[in-house]
Amino acid sequence: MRRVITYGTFDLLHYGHINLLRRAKAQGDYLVVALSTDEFNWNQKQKKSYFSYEERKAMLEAIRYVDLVIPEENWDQKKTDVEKYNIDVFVMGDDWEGKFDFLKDQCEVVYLPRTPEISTTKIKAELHTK
Ligand code: C2G
Repeated sequence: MRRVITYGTFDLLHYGHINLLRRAKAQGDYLVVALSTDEFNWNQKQKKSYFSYEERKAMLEAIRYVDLVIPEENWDQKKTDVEKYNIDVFVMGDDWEGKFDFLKDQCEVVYLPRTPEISTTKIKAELHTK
């Protein structure tokens, strides 16, 4: 069983996120998603998600590619997560290219191309103008 992990806020869930989750799952057989908590988003990412952690978690758990959702509470939990969940492959969008190469001594590290034309920022901006 090849176990995959990925991290994110996944707020205003959109098809770019789904594209990432589908390709992340295709890297193995079991996908863990570490979902940024509301506190982590606000304190460390300076972003306030529209949907709460529980709402975002429920949406992710409804996606066929996702097997387990765990909280992402800080930037530094990745090494322990990889150990704790016996992860074989760490996956992130390529906007993070190179940022997590320190995990390469524990697991494979794969950066996947982002879906270019969609972002939460773009959605919010376009909704604001309607
Ligand atoms: N993504 C994508 N295409 C988009 C938008 C997002 O492939 N159009 C990917 C991102 O590259 C990321 C994942 O979807 O791999 C989740 O995106 P965000 O929720 O924006 O994640 P981020 O805020 O970058 O948090 O510790 C890592 C952080 O938690 C990552």
